[in-house]
Amino acid sequence: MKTVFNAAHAAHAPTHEIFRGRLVPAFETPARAEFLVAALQGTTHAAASTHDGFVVPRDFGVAPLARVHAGAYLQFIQGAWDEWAAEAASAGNTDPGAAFPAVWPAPGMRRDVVPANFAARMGLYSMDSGTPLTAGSWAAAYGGAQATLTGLALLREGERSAYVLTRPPGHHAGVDFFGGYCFVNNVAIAAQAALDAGAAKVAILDVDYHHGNGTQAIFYDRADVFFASIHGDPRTEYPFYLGHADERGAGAGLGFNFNLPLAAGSPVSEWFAALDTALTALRTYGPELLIVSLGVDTFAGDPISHFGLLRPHFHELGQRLATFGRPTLLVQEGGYATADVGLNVRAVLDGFDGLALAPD
Ligand code: OKP
Ligand code: ZN
Repeated sequence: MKTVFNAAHAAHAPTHEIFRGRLVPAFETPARAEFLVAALQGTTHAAASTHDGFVVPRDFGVAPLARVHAGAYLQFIQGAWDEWAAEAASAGNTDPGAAFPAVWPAPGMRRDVVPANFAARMGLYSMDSGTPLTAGSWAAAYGGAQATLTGLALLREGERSAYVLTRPPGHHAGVDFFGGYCFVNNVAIAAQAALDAGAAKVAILDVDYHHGNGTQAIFYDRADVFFASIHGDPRTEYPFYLGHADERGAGAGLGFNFNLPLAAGSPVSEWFAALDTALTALRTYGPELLIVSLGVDTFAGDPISHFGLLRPHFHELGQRLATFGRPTLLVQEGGYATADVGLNVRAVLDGFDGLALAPD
C-alpha cells in the first residue's frame, strides 16, 4: 500500500521527558520514524513516484484541524515555542530546553478566563507533564495532520488502503489540549474531513496500547463516528482517567463508543479475541471508511507497555484488518521499542496486502 511520509516529523526532536522525578531520555523520538522509513524503503509500501517511494503530503491548510480543535488551542500551540523562548531570553537564557506544563486548573477552578501567564496557559491546554513542547512541535504536528489528510485523499481517489508514517502521535490530543506525546488528533481530523466530504459513517479502531482518550471525547456524543479501542486497563495504565468499558457514548452517540480494556500482561489470545469483538461491532455499524490508530506499543518488547504481541501477530492484525473489507487508513500512533517499530508496522502492512511475513 502507499505510504504518506510526514518528513516534518524531524522538527519535533525532544531529548528528555520527566519520569519518576528525573529527566530521562525521551521515548517518542525522531529515531522511531527513521526506523519506520528504513523498514518500508524498498518494499511495495514505498512504491510511489516521489520522495524515495513515499507520498509527499499535500497542504490542506489549518481549516480541517479547526473542524476538530478549538481555535484558541490551535493558536496557542502554534505560538507556544516562541512565547517560551522569548520568556526565557528575557530571563537571560537563549537556549531553553523543551517546555513542560506544571500547573493545571483542578475541578472547581476557572477555565473560562484565559490566563496571560504562559505557564498557566500550558496547563489550561494540556493533560500531563509527559509531553515536551519543542521548537518544532507545531511544524511536526501540522505536517502529520496534512499527511493524514493526504492519506484520506488517496482513498477517495481509489486506493484500498494507505499508511501514514508520522510522529508525534495524535490520539491523546483533545479538542483543546495536548498530552501523551500528542498535539493534534490526526485520526479525528481525518474522520471529520471524510464526513465533511460526504461520508455518513466513519469507524475508528484504536489498537494502540493506550486508550485514545482524545479521539473518544471528540466524538463521544455523535453517531457519525464509531470509536472502538483495545488498550491497557486505565485502572493501571495511561491515560488513567478514560477508557473504561462502561463508556458507551452519550446522547445521540450512545452505543457508538466501544472500549475493550485488557489487564496489563493479558495474553495475546485475549487481545485477538478483543480485536474480533471490536471488528464485529464495527461491521454491524457499517461504515464507509475504517481509520486505524495504529500503535505498535502492544509489542512484547515495548518499554512502556505491557501486552505481548510479536512480529507474526502484527502480520495477523494486518490480515484481519484487510478482511474488514472497507477502504482503510492506517495512521501511526505509538510504539517505543524503537528498533522494532519499523518491522512491526511492515508486518501489519504486509499482512493487510496479503504478502508473506518478511524475515527480520
Ligand atoms: C502515547 B501513545 C512513560 C510515561 C508514559 C505517556 C505515554 C503516552 C503514550 N515514562 N507517558 O498512546 O503511544
Ligand atoms: Zn500508546
